[in-house]
Amino acid sequence: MSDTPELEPGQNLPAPRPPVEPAPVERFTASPSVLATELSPERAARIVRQSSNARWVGFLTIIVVILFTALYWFYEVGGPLGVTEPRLEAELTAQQVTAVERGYNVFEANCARCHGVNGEGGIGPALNRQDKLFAHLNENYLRTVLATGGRYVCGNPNSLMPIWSNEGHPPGPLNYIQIEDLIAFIRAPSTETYTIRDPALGEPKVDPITGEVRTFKGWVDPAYKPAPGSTPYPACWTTEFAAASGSPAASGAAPSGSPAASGSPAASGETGSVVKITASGIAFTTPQVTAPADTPFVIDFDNEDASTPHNVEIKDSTGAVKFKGDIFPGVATKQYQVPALAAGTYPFQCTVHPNMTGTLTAQ
Ligand code: HEC
Ligand SMILES: [Cu+2]
Repeated sequence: MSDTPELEPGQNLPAPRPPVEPAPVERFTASPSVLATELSPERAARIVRQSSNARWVGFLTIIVVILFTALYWFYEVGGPLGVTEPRLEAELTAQQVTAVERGYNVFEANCARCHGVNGEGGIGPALNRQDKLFAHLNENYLRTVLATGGRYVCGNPNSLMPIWSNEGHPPGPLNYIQIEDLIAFIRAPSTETYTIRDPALGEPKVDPITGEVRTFKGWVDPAYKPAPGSTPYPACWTTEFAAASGSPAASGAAPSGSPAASGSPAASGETGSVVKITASGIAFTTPQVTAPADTPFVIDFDNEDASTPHNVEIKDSTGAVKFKGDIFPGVATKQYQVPALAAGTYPFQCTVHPNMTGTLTAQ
């Protein structure tokens, strides 16, 4: 039982409190010896020194914190006046560079044999032209073409370009990272220089002769603006050649040849000699032909490639265009009226497919 006084019967609450005893001692006083010590001048000086040190430590700590905050701030968002790049942007740039360099290897391995090592065109159309890169060859278009194949471009079901993306139907050989790398490569700016790397090791490739690291530049000129009033590049690349064949611009290269070439077969009756050239499977099946020298003659050009445009463009040994025939899609034939050529050998090619070549001998 506690020492709470018991309630007597009939007594009401509140119960009376037990008496409170006052605390017996002064509990928080220092020992008399301490109290006896006076504040000597040395002690006062020490206290002053200590507190001054403490203030210094505090001050320096604050300076360190402020400096760290400021430096980290600039590290993160970029230095004032653009002296350094923001951290995340720098990371993005580094990743972009890696993607472009990987895309270069994917292109060389898969695309260069048809589109040329520098995208200058060959069996497939040119890809590195500014007028095409400006808007036509945008990221979405490239992604769609690589997932759908060449038939997407002009609706040609027999297009030579297969499906590349493994998400296509049927699946192609390239995964989505390779597709994105390819797009990054095709859209890379010409203002940047990239390193050619070994596809397997990722190590820079060194030129064995000069000992220098091999590099390449992007294709897209960021400063390019289409000429005012120019029409956008057509959705189907063969339209470019179909439209050009009628215009004077195309025949400008060979003023004497083109008007007749575009026109009447009757003209062929005027000259005796007819040279037959056939294009089939993106190649001239007649790469060596002979024509009479110093007299106009007729090329009977047979394009056997369905919906694929070809022509015959004759150059001289200096590379100057001597004659440029109309470009037209197959299957069709056309007769080109060619002006007189001096005796000699003349390389000829297809304007659309620069890797279709042959030699014409005038004798
Ligand atoms: C077998 C040859 C061949 C290969 C290899 C090839 N292409 Fe093509 N490519 C073509 C042809 C031909 C066309 C034209 C499409 C058509 O109308 O048939 C074309 C069209 C294109 C176009 C559309 C061009 C335009 O003007 O609209 C793009 C983009 C393209 N190819 C990218 C690529 C890429 C990237 C690769 C490598 C992964 C590649 N090609 C590999 C033959 C090829
Ligand atoms: Cu051709």
